[in-house]
Amino acid sequence: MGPEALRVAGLKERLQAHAIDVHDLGNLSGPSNPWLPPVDGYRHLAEVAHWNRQVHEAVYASLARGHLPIMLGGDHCLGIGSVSAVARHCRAQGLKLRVLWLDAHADFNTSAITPSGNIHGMPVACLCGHGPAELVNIGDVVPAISPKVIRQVGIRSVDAGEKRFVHQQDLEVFDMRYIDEMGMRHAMELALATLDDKTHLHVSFDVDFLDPDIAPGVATTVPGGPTYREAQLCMEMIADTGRLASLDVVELNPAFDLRNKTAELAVDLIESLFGKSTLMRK
Ligand code: Z70
Ligand code: MN
Ligand code: MN
Ligand code: MN
Repeated sequence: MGPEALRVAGLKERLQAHAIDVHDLGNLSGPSNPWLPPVDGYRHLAEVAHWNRQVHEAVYASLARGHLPIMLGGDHCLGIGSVSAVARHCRAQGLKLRVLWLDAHADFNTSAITPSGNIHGMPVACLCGHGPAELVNIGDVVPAISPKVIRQVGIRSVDAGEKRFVHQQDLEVFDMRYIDEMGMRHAMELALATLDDKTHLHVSFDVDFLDPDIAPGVATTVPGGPTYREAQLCMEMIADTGRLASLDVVELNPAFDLRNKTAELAVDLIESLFGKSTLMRK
């Protein structure tokens, strides 16, 4: 339902209004959600692997055509297919990669430490080579990416074992404590530092990044997220780099939303990400 809600909120039309050529390739297809309990620490591993293979091929094909893919989820587990395709593209094109992970959660669990078995809590670990073969092997190389290319922003819910693993793997995290103390501007300056014209910037935008007061339309709200103003600044600073080359928008769940408010906010923020600004900048 997430992609449909973003379509209804006018994602295509709003980007077209900024003279961007938009092709909606429609929905991918795959198995339905079986709603079963976890098996060996994973919920729906076969289905998640199937969907991620579809996403990987679609994102890679889009990049190979010189396009900027926007992958609409769906669950954040789909970041495995999307980011692995981006990493493969960067290797083929000799580009550096920076992945901005905008999220309330670190998504760095493994089957041994997950409290839920939900694979949406594991995509960053899988991309870094820590996960089941079915997911870790999607793409051309294992691991698909190094933890060094990732910058996480907005994090405020990390599980106990996950916390140790984030520390051990030395992920660069700008959590809400950091944003409270230093401000979104400083966090984003550091998260976007050292990009150059050979860097592909991927943004993986989990809508639960946003404060639930402004974005109730997600299954796993966590209080204390970025405000409307902080989120706008975050997107505008990404746009200013001119390096945005691929995007995921995930975890929007219209069943929890209020009159499509969260979808409309997401579209508003995506417009900023693609360069909408109030005035011409000096
Ligand atoms: C928790 C887990 C998560 C999204 C919730 C939650 C992870 N760390 N990710 N919602 N998008 O179950 O692993
Ligand atoms: Mn999910
Ligand atoms: Mn997430
Ligand atoms: Mn999340």
